[in-house]
Amino acid sequence: MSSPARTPVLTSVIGGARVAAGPRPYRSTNPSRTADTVAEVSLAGAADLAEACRAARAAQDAWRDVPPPVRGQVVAAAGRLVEENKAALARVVTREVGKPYAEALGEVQEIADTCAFFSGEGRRLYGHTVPSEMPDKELFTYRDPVGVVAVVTAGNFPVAVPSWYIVPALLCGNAVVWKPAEYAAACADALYELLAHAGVPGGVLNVVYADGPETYQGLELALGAGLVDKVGFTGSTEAGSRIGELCGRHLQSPCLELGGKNPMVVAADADLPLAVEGALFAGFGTAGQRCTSLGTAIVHESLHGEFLRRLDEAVRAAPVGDPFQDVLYGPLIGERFADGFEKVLGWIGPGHTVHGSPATGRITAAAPRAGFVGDPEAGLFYHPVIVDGVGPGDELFQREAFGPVIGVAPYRTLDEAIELANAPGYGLSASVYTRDPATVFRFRRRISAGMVSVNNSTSGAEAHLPFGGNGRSGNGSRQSGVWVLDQFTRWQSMNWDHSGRLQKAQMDVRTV
Ligand code: UN1
Repeated sequence: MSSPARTPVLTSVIGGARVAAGPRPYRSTNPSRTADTVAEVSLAGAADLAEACRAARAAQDAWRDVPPPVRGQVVAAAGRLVEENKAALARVVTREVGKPYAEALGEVQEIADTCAFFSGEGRRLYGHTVPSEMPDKELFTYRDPVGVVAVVTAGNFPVAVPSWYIVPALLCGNAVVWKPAEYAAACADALYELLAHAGVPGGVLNVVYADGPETYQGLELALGAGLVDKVGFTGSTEAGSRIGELCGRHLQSPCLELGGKNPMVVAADADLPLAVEGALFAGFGTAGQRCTSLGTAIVHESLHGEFLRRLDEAVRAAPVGDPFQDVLYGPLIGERFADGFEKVLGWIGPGHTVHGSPATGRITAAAPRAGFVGDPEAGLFYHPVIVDGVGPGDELFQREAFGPVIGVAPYRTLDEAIELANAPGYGLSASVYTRDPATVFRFRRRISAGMVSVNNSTSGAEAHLPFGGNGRSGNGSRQSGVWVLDQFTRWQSMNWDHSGRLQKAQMDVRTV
């Protein structure tokens, strides 16, 4: 009898110790070869999540007393370890969530960049001295850690996006409980190990593998028991609104980074080849599974036909398939993403014209794609789709697709384009292709988006600019750069009167 191949069994880490495998097994598979098991995961329950928050609470006391520059050194060490293990970590990302290897390397680089930025922040974490309205009185402000941060993340950016929360939260002196996507558990485990090796103490970072229902219940328990001070969540708009509701009941404002229906406006004076290249990457890179992926290209009517012709040609020529090869995109991340995308394809209606591929749906031997790299039948590979003629009456225009599909709509005036761009009510990322500064600034002012790109793709944010959205894309919170410090610290003010008298604010103010 041959013994079955051994795959790792991943268990949660609470208070620095691996918990015993429990009764809820989960199999994380490779979306390029679904028969390949990447990890067996032992899912925890709601009570375990609350327990992890309790462990975090206990560990935070000592961590908050570590001077910020020393916490910065731990973050710097983490960044070095991530760089040293860049290829290995990127391979796990490509194998477990199907992201092309070149993109996975970029994703890992984003963690190193985040660590580089925040290690320095350990030496800054500034407060202020503020002038008082009274003599011999000093005013100060200080940043204090919030306490315990619960981080719940999706698996499309299984290591970089979690690091946007974990790294600054730790630097600011918080303890963290991280609930990664269970279908990206091997990625999470690899990142956890690197952070632990860098010197993050046990209990200061906890990892809990759990499914959706147990996570909500666990958060409810922990929030109710006063064990969580901030929730950071990246995922769908629907899940984000549930998390927001939970937090609101406990007077907390979470950091929410949700979906997008990101528009690209191609003005009449645009550099057309550049716009087509941008649409190809933004729409189909990562198989459209970024929150910043392109949703609808809104193209000036004078360029509409030519834009479509060129984009169709570029999409048809792009290699798709095995993400370890040089491809534009690989598989959808997992079965639930494939099911979701099948529904999205059902939104294509009689008023639409489809371009980009000979077929829509799964790429198979019966519905092949020329130049496919690898074995299409082995994984969750989908044809790219360009749908022309979408408008505000269409679900495809209004809702996030999270797959390799974009809509195209023509426009006449800039104001009409901006109205179309804002219509779905998201507000994450938006781009405009033009050579005219007046168009750029009018677009920037009027567009409801946290991030605006000019002559560039909607996706591909840098790690030190504020990242986040408005409307259905989030609650206005921002990650990255110095702006995220406001998520993970609270301001405390202090006044110190050394006049030797009771000076009453507002009442004892001297005039000249
Ligand atoms: C996400 O999909 O949740 O701007 C984040 C980008 C990436 C981050 C996307 N750096 O496309």
